[in-house]
Amino acid sequence: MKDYQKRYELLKESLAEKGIDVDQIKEKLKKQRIETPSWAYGDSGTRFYVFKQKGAARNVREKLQDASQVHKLTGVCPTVALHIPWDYTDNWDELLEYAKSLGIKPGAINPNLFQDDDYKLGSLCNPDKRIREKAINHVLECIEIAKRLGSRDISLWISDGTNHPGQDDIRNRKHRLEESLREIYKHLDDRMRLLLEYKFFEPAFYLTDVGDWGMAYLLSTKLGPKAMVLVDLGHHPLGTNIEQIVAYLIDEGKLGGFHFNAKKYADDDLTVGSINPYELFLIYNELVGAEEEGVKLDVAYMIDQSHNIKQKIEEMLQSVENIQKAYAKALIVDRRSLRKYQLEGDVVSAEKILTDAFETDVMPIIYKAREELGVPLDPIKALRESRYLEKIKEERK
Ligand code: PSV
Ligand code: MN
Repeated sequence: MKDYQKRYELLKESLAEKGIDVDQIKEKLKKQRIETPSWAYGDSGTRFYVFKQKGAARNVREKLQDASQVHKLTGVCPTVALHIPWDYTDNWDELLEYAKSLGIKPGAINPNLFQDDDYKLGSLCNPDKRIREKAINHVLECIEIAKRLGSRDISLWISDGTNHPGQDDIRNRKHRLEESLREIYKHLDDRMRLLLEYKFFEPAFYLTDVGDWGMAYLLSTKLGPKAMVLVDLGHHPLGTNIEQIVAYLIDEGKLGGFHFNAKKYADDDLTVGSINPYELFLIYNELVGAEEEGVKLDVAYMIDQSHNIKQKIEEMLQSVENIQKAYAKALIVDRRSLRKYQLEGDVVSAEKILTDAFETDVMPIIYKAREELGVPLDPIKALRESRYLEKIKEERK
């Protein structure tokens, strides 16, 4: 952080030689928006145990309080994804006012179709019509909540799948899913979107009904323009080239959103950018590359993580910074030279353009953006010094 102004000027000078305007990049960083999830602030755990954290949010109001701290300290996280019924309240207007009073707003609404005995054989794909209707009605209720709160996106992840070959008919499940989604789609107003999230396994271990981006893409294409695909970074088999999926979805106009997190093995929900920062950078490289070519993106950038080892608010601040770094590094890619080397087949030089950007210390640009946003240069330090954590530990006994 020391001397960041000087380091900013040096970076500005060296990138100007490549035709890259660091002041413009700083402006883009100021406009970046990252949504945090309400479920990151409450106690959660693995299927083995929940380690409770002192001061963890106990209800939706406390989750909003913590999310508002993240926004206050970063200036780029003004919305919070809600999960229903985890965040259910019988007074949505009051909740909306409360969020606004904290300087934030509700973001995507996430229906929960995975925690009910009735969904043992599936929700939207269940063989029993009555259970499918129950699941559809839950999503319709979420659409109504979104309308009340002014939220645009419904992020829909279903845990539907089977554990055993022969358990159910695969094509029939697909037909039921399409029929259920069509019913849901009819209720979206023109402003709204349905983001279909895929995941290759877990909790189902034999097949998952929306198991990969191809299925999510097919379903959203059949539904129509308000349906888009949501890419959760943890939802792919190891070795999957996620940036290629992102590039395809961008090109087809179907990339609706992200759930950022990181994985070492499967859907680990580790701190975004903590395991494979180069992958995160390459994903951002696709996004920025497309935008710089004039492609209009409408992507919801959301974090989907929930930690019980690290302090939850600190972890969220760390995640936000990792996302800012990946974005800033993608913004300093020398695209003109990259294109030239690609056309010439100079693979070594082309790759070096990317690694040079990735290896550049972009923190001076982030510090400058923070300075101009009027937020602390070191959000985690500021949080610790504010004594907010002590306060919630005391209050939330
Ligand atoms: C499922 O693993 C998922 O990624 C979905 O987005 C859920 O809504 C979320 O996690 C719940 O934690
Ligand atoms: Mn997710």
